[in-house]
Amino acid sequence: MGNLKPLRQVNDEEITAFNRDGAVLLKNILGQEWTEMLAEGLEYTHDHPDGMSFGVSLPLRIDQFPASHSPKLKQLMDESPIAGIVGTVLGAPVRFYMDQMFYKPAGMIVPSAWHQDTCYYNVEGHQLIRAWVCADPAPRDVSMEFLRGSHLWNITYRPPVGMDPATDPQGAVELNQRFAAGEVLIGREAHETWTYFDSFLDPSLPALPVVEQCRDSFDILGWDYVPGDVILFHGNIVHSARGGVELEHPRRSHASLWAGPDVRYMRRRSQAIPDPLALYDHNPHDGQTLGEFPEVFPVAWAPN
Ligand SMILES: O=C(O)CCC(=O)C(=O)O
Repeated sequence: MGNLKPLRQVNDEEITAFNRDGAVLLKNILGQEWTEMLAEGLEYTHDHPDGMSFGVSLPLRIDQFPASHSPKLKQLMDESPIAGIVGTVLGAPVRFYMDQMFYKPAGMIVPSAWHQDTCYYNVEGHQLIRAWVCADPAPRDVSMEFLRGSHLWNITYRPPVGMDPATDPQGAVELNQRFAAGEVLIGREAHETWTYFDSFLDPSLPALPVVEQCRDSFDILGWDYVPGDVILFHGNIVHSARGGVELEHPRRSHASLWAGPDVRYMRRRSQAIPDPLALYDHNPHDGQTLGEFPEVFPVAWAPN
């Protein structure tokens, strides 16, 4: 086991800020051993694309569940203080749900579009926290940005990526029928090969607000980031990463999603990311808490 202790404790002001704003920057909290492990783990993932690696030929690679392939990222999730940091902010036991890599090579850094994570996954709950870490310095203009307080808006927005139902109306109708019949829309085979464009957009959900063209109309929160910092954000918050600037180094980030006790399985018509592979063996039903699947989602950290 590694040293589970963060460099410092999370303080009450930071917890208050997270609950109020939906996101918080925790300065200088992860030790160098973990930031080095992060960089190694991301490079390994980058060098080993799988069937869910998205945008391999674009200047942005998104990988799903990289900790299930990369030994260093697995170790980071299992042994680093990240689970404890998330649990301390939540004030409750936490379970690891899934993770993603966002790898942007040196040069012109592309943005990550404004979106909300909730609609992508078959889970719902208030106790969902993302922990975002980056192996490289990320000044505010390439770092994460958030619509302050949008975690409390009680709206689920449509994912901004996916297949337009108009391109395959019959396929979209069949998908709706499968959903009404209680099926999980993205099956386990998606772990072999899958991209966001294998899912149909969900026209029943509202479109996201147009933020980038009207930035002054929104209360946008963001920070300069350096390795060792951790940005925590709520699973329901509307967020993006800016881009459009040149960097001499890559901008390699990792985001893990952690669940507290109120998080439940819920099939979504807008599902755009497969369920964690091991969950398919358990045939989950809507309304079951993740705690009902302890083999898949063991408690990663609990308060003393
Ligand atoms: O790192 C990025 O560019 C995007 C991260 C993100 O959108 C997320 O973690 O949900």
